[in-house]
Amino acid sequence: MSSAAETPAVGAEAPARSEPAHGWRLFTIWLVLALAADLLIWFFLYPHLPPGRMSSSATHQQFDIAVLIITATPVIVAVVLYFVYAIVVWRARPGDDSDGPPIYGHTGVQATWIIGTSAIVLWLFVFGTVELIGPAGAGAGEGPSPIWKLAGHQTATWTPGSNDMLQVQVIGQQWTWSYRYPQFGGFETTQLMLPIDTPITFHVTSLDVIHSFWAYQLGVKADANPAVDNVAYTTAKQMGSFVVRCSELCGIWHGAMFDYGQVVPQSAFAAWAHAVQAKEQSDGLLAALPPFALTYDPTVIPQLGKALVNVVGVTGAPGYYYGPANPVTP
Ligand SMILES: [Cu+2]
Repeated sequence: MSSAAETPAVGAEAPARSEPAHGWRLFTIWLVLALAADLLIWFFLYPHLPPGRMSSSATHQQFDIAVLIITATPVIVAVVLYFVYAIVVWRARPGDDSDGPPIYGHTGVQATWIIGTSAIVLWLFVFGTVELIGPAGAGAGEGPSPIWKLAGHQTATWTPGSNDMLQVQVIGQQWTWSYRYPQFGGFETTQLMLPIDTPITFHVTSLDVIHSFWAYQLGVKADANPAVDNVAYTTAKQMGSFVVRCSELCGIWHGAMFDYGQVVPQSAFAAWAHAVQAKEQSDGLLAALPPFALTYDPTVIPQLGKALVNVVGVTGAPGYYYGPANPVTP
């Protein structure tokens, strides 16, 4: 590495010392520290990282975050190590008023820097691309016609045990979420129920302002925009409840716009869905709802809301229901 001052500095009491191989020394210390830090992260931090492993997309996201931390940590270790090493080893000794040697470039350091940073950037590019394609969009909203589609059959009905994709429409409005299941007569509910181990297609839309459907533990986040069908995919891998939040400031009660979804066994889901469908059929709600569509025209909400209150005693503000001109006259 750099040699000591060629001429002894005036007043320097120590004779010119031979410099140790700082580069190799730094590299060895860095290697040990970086390896130790990455191993600790992999075994102790990774399993606890958000958003957990409740779905295919969540599992991928947890893995992605772990890999990014493991990529970044050696860089952070290198920076901090260099600072500490420089302060300890290269600090001015008492009484040493000499200048450091003038250095004009160092091919080895420059080449290492360029190769190292290029390798990191290329690795992140490849890794990011693979992880985006693998889980078919990584749980993000991809617009009305996604490039990547989750494995599974697009079918008009859904049966347990099949590889059929379950279609779930997510409808945001100030300030609640509702859900429609087009493979079960298009019934609407405020309960988000999902079968386990089933590829799911969310169709996210809004009736008024912009919202964002964020099923935290599922690792799904998709903008809910009026007149837009925003598609997001996932497959639930663990039973239990998850949080749904609105993730886009949408008015005064935005903070209260959350509820909980459930992942249940496939047979339990089918039983629930058939029961809700039958109930909404018998009480007239299914007939009164607008036909299932990927987006809805919110201008007819008030009329339809009034009609539904009369039909099935639905309470709440006018405008809870919506749809294209499809007035119900009680
Ligand atoms: Cu909202």
